[in-house]
Amino acid sequence: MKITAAEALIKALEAEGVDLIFGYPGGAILPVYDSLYNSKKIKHVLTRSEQAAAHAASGFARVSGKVGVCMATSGPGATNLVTGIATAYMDSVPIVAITGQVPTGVIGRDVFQEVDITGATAPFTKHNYLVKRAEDIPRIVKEAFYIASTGRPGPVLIDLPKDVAETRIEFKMPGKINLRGYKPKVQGHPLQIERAVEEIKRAQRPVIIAGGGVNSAKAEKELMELVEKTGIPVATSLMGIGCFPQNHPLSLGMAGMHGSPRANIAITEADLIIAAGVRFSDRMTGKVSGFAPKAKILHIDIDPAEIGKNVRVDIPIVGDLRVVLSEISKNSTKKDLYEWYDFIEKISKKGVYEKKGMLCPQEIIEVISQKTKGEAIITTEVGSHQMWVAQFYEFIHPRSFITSGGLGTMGYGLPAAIGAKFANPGKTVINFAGDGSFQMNLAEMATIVENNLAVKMVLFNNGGLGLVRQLQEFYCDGRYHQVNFKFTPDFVKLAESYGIKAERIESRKELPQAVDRMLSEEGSFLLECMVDIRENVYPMVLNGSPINKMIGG
Ligand SMILES: Cc1ncc(C[n+]2csc(CCOP(=O)(O)OP(=O)(O)O)c2C)c(N)n1
Repeated sequence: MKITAAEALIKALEAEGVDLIFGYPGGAILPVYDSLYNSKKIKHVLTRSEQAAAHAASGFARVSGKVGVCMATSGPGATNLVTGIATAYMDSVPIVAITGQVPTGVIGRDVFQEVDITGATAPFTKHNYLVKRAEDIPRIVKEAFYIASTGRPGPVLIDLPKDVAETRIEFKMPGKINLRGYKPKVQGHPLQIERAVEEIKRAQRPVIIAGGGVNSAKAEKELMELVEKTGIPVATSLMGIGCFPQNHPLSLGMAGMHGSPRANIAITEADLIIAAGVRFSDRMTGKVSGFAPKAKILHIDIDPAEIGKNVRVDIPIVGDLRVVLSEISKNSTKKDLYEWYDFIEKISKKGVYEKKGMLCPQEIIEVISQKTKGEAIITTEVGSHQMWVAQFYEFIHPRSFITSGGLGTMGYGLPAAIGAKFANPGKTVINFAGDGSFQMNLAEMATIVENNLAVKMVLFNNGGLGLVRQLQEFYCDGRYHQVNFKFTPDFVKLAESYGIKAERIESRKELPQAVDRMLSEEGSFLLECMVDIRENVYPMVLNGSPINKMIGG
């Protein structure tokens, strides 16, 4: 029996195991929504904007380890997805985005709600498709999921013109796919692995830098095995947070621009860096020539394009981290690193802040960290609060810190928290936000309520854009411009108008009980904390400095 391509799309998604789609309907995607009406397997979550749908899919993917799916109509629906797609691309998150498109006969004629979304997203999707033949749908869906989730994960977009969606076809899911030119390499080269083992044997001041790749590859066990076998300490990137427990004696904390002094100095003094799934962003390296100047660099990554892109590499290994790390462990033995530990031990592990005057964001995070014992899933927006969460929440589980690291997208956290809660309903999910970021996607409180999700929201209200203000303090001689809000809504009343319990605190002594009330509340909760916009993120590595030159470390 023939079915429409739109029905075939839904069947193919079901065959891929999809049970959740975040999206927003419209004219060009109407046939797909109509087919979804009949699906017993797929739940659709209606967000309040397409951007939020893409972020929710990304939060879902990062917590569950599955591919997240989002859907939108043509034109403005599709362009609203763009920020979410680019965010997922920069952080290597597997999502499949489905967009409606105007009928093939009028493509290119600027008809109502037409936009060239495959053209627009080509630079920041792993792959994208404009579906021209209805029969191709099952194959394209299968390929899209395969591409999104294998090798270095990333977003794939499928753009489906309305007339193609309405064409009737015989549905047949392909058995195997064959993608010429796409063969992610899993095994590391044995000779390179041998060299790596030799260098590890020789090193006296080795450091592992674990990146987001460890979280993506679910290689935390293999990482721990290598650490336990050799005794090498571990620093992480922002994206790598959680892949190695921060309460472990060999954890150095996060490295980079706002990293821990211990991680930054250890990297600078190291004679061997073992970089696992790290892309060496500028925020991690600081001045590149000053990055790990005394070290040989061993770089393991599934994506060959990453190796040598930003820093010189002495031993490149392309492969799956799980495979490569365990190969290296197998041949490694315990090292005598007591002098190195002695040196490291003396450097402080955390940034410092002064607990005086107004309530400090850092202490709020510390209290929440202690009370949740690192067992919550934390999402963040982008700004100072994001860096403080990275510094002051003690993460012990992989995939428990969900943040926009690469693109730095304000408005990411709240929808990502929605995706995270769907992925792991049993865990406490907390989004930390600044008042700037919160205002970008706060309408998602409606999605939270509509779906009965217990998402906790901690809002640092400093009346403006704290991190940009800090940049203006350092780089514009304190000429503060467009960083203070002249108007802010009453966030407590706003949350209450959505039916969400909310509370505002201003003083230190209110903090512990307020956090208890937030955590013991069964449903969602907004805790607004009044904080000082002059509170800066320290340590900070200024532009052009190496990472061991930190201010306020
Ligand atoms: C979509 C987007 N626009 C602009 C920026 C630039 N930016 C980075 S941090 C920041 C300020 C964030 O303010 P807020 O969310 O209130 O957090 P705070 O720094 O005060 O903790 C801005 C504007 C961004 N990262 N994302």
